[in-house]
Amino acid sequence: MSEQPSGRSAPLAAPQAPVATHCPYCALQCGTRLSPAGPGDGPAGAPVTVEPDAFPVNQGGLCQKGWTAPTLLRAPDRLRTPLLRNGAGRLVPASWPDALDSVASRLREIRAAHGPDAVAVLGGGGLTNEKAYLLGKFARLALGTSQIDYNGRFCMSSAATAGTAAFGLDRGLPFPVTDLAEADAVLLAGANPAETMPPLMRHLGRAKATIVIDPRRTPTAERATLHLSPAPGTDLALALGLLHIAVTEGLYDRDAVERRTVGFEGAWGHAAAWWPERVERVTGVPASRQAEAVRILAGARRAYVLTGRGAEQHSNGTDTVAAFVNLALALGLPGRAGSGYGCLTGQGNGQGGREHGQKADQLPGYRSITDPRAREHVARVWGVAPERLPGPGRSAFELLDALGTDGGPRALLVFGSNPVVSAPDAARVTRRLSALDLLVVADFVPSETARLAHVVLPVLQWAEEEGTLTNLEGRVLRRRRAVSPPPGARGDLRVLRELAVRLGEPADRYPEEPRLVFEELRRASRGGRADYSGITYERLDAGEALYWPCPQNPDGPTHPGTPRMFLDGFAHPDGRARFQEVDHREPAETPDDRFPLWATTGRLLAQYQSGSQTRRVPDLMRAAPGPTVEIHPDTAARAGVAEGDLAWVRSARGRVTARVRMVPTLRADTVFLPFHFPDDGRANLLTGTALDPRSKMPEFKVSAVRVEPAGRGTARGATGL
Ligand SMILES: Nc1nc2c(c(=O)[nH]1)N[C@H]1C(S)=C(S)[C@@H](COP(=O)(O)OP(=O)(O)OC[C@H]3O[C@@H](n4cnc5c(=O)[nH]c(N)nc54)[C@H](O)[C@@H]3O)O[C@H]1N2
Ligand SMILES: Nc1nc2c(c(=O)[nH]1)N[C@H]1C(S)=C(S)[C@@H](COP(=O)(O)OP(=O)(O)OC[C@H]3O[C@@H](n4cnc5c(=O)[nH]c(N)nc54)[C@H](O)[C@@H]3O)O[C@H]1N2
Ligand code: SF4
Ligand SMILES: [Mo]
Repeated sequence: MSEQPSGRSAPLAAPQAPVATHCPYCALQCGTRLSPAGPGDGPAGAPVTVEPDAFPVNQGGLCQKGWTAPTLLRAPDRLRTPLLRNGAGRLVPASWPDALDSVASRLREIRAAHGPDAVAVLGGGGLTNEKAYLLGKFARLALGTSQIDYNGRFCMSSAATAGTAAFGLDRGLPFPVTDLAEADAVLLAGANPAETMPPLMRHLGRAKATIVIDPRRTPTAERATLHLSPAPGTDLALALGLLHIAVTEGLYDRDAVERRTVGFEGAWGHAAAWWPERVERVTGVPASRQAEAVRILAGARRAYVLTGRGAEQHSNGTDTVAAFVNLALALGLPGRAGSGYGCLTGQGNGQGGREHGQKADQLPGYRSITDPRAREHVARVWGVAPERLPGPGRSAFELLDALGTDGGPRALLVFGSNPVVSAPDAARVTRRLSALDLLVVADFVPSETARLAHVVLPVLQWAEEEGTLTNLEGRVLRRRRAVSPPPGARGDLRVLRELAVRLGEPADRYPEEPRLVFEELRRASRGGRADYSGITYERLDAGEALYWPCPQNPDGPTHPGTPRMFLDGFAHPDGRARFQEVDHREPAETPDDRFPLWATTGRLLAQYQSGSQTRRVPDLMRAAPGPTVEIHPDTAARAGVAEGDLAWVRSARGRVTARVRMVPTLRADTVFLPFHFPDDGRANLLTGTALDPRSKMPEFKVSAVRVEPAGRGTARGATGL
């Protein structure tokens, strides 16, 4: 680890002091130090080196993506000038004033013709807290629209919904990840951190026993004490079955249930019917292994139940998480020191991004937009009458699916998402995006969605600007500027301010300085569920580890923040957690003669999300060069494909071309596709539009498909861009 340099007055052209910051990608937010080669804060384009920091979540480790992140700062096709689509349909360079004037005047026209809800906004969980906050304010005040949502709907929304119902509050992990190292047992339902958050394995690896539930034998499952491999979409039955065994074998914590919870009888009413053999029939997990899992968990003094996207991204995802929470509550884990339930949130600011008001039903401080007291508080901070705040809007998929339809939005502004690749039924969503009168995309690379836009606004990226993010533990972190931005690109905050002014808003309502936005966010969040009012840049810069809630007590002592929640009670008025009454139901689509296999989707170690960032990093492209389909060798043989072949994977919605990877440990009824690749390699050409009724999460993890050799002459149902 390099030494902390003594002063800032380095001689010209000497290497600059390393800047302490965090990785641009996932919610673990590994601590890093960036060292630009050039003088000052490093000229745009100068090489930058990264080293891991001793930050607690990564303790000196990084994954391949973190190690190669500086390459992203020098992507050859980095956007450096606004682009406007011309009369011939081509995106051509434009000046900032022309681009912003054009966006503002078209927004005004669309609003005048169709009303304020004809303009919509899609945000992202990668945006800093400051950006997420200002984006929500911009939508509600400058646009006056209710139509704003963000890609977190596609991420952890089912866990957030179930967690809020159970505990009265949703913080992904209500404890620091380092606590996991002390555990006697950890159950991971549908999470593969060995590939999605590798440094987390440092902590998980120290737990005495781990149980992994995943249809694939992932690197995480490989290292586990016990691997349960259910058919995709059947976790709800499995979780009900685990609760059944805990109760019938007398392994549950009757005392904790009585003292800390309500609603056990209702939950048991459904679990009672899920005896082990019935669960085995539905899930394929042998009864003996179900019992083993329960015994490991119940026998542990310190135990955790954690969920990831594999359990959550289903049309029954909220109920599935609720069933795992029910299991955790029955075992007395939440509310006990050294034990608990948690969701492994995914995006860099997946936690903060869901708290500050870019969600359709939400205002800053994790407040509800329909709560009159919340509206009044936020309106006061914003200096407007509460009546000026619109009500709740459509959820992300519903919003995307309404674009350009009768009564749907005619304009969309995208900040921090690439739905052409990442939204379910991607061909359908791409058609909807193409039907818009105006699509504006703010990004720093020409993502697949940016390429469809009428206007592209080039923005800054992580190491070029300041801000805060909140990691998966609810800890607020400082992202710091280490290099100069390329001339021509502007920060999102500045873009929002300049658009707002052109739409008739006072400039001082939209500060461009992140610190000022954060100061306002503190006030707006005060008294809310996610209270940041006691957190300041100064405290963070002094190295304090601050987890929300961290209220400011004007007359009392400085609040230390809350690394561990629920130890004195849950966030419901009576302090008790709620069991939820849930029962199993099948996925919206099940295999049949035409589409006999389950397809599930997820991640590869070397690519991130829609890939718009990591596909621009040559080292990562060498590690994961293109779309693949993992398939059991017997299934491959039946389908007539072999290792390395190009295959077509078809669902009722479309067709993907992917290279065959034979995986003998995979279930024979299941194939797996990563969703990181564009064009006809998009896994989301297969996925459907069923939504969870509670969270509005799409069913990313289950579609019915068939596999065949690519090029076969039955090109029925093919879909492309
Ligand atoms: N390398 C990499 N890391 C990432 C990301 C990335 O894109 N790439 N993205 C970040 C983000 S935003 C997120 S949300 C997290 C996601 O992190 P994870 O939740 O770990 O990632 P996934 O690969 O989506 O899903 C996890 C596992 O669920 C399994 N699965 C599929 N269907 C089912 C099912 O029906 N039941 C069960 N029990 N399991 C199932 C898959 O086989 C997969 O191994 O990762 C973050 N980290
Ligand atoms: N089939 C399938 N589909 C899935 C999933 C799955 O498991 N299976 N997972 C879902 C999940 S969990 C997620 S989180 C989504 C993610 O999918 P997306 O929402 O598409 O996420 P990203 O690919 O991270 O896209 C973010 C875009 O914003 C840009 N960007 C980054 N930072 C900033 C910024 O500060 N400002 C602006 N203006 N732009 C920025 C990036 O360059 C990138 O182009 O995908 C979902 N889709
Ligand atoms: S685990 Fe996540 S935060 Fe850490 S280096 Fe990898 S992508 Fe970055
Ligand atoms: Mo995510």
